[in-house]
Amino acid sequence: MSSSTRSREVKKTSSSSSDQKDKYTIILPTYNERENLPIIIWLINNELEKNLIDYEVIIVEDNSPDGTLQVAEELQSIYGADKIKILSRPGKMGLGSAYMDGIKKCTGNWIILMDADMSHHPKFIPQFIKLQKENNYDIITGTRYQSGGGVYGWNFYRKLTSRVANYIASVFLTPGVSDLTGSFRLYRKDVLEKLISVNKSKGYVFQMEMMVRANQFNYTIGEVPITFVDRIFGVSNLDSGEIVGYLKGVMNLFFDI
Ligand SMILES: Nc1nc2c(ncn2[C@@H]2O[C@H](COP(=O)(O)OP(=O)(O)O)[C@@H](O)[C@H]2O)c(=O)[nH]1
Ligand SMILES: *[C@@H]1O[C@H](CO)[C@@H](O)[C@H](O)[C@H]1NC(C)=O
Ligand SMILES: *[C@@H]1O[C@H](CO)[C@@H](O)[C@H](O)[C@H]1NC(C)=O
Ligand SMILES: [Mg+2]
Repeated sequence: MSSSTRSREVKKTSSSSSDQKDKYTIILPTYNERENLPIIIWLINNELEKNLIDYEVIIVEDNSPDGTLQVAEELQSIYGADKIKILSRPGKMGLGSAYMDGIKKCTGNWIILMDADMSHHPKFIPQFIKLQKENNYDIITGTRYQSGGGVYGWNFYRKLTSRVANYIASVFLTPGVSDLTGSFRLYRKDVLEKLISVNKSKGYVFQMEMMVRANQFNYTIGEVPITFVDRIFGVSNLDSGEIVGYLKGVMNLFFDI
């Protein structure tokens, strides 16, 4: 992809030097993830310890009626308060604000955004980190739409919608990445802060805007093929008015850049 090979105009020496040991903050927003949370935390811990990666998880929990908070607290007592941090909010305030609040608590110099519903497998995190280090990328995005990647558990309609959504966006926005609406990504902390500070959109458009703006600012992006598996436990928080909102969002971005 062209964006991957483009070099940045301004290289910040601090971010590529080794004076700070790399630490990865995983922001995990949860809403009714009682069944999934213990498994995803176990997998994260297993994959990252195995690869000697220094990390913390910030669970951003929005007072889920299913009692996810109590599960999070139990996990915190098992894995330790330095590994599992909990940000408990009074009610469902949306993914965007969950990321924003999570970033405020982050002590790592890298941030990983992922879902807690097991759609994003933590085994890909070491691959993200490896690719980042090899090429000194600012961002790594998981992609379902490159050889090796894929989607499991979606019906034909859902797959088609996602494909078409990506296609429309790529035609209008030429972002240089193959999966615009995915949300499993690794960001340099200051890069994510910068991108969020200019963000204007919500929902799936937010994930897309991050890539489009990253190109605008000449940040470098690498792609790792991932398999996305639809959730088994719980229900999606996606609402049905999303498609119209998405198309509007693409057009707004198109006229904005
Ligand atoms: N804290 C918080 N987490 C949320 C909210 N909405 C969704 N999530 C979490 O965000 C992730 C993705 O949500 P999901 O419903 O699976 O979206 P989908 O995969 O696009 O259908 C999951 O870990 C959810 O638990 C919210 O309003 N607040
Ligand atoms: C991005 O901006 C929109 C519109 O102001 C906001 O609703 C959303 O929460 C923001 N997302 C993040 C991650 O900051
Ligand atoms: C990004 O790179 C292009 C081409 O090299 C340059 O014209 C542009 O000014 C750069 N933008 C930023 C924000 O550095
Ligand atoms: Mg999901």
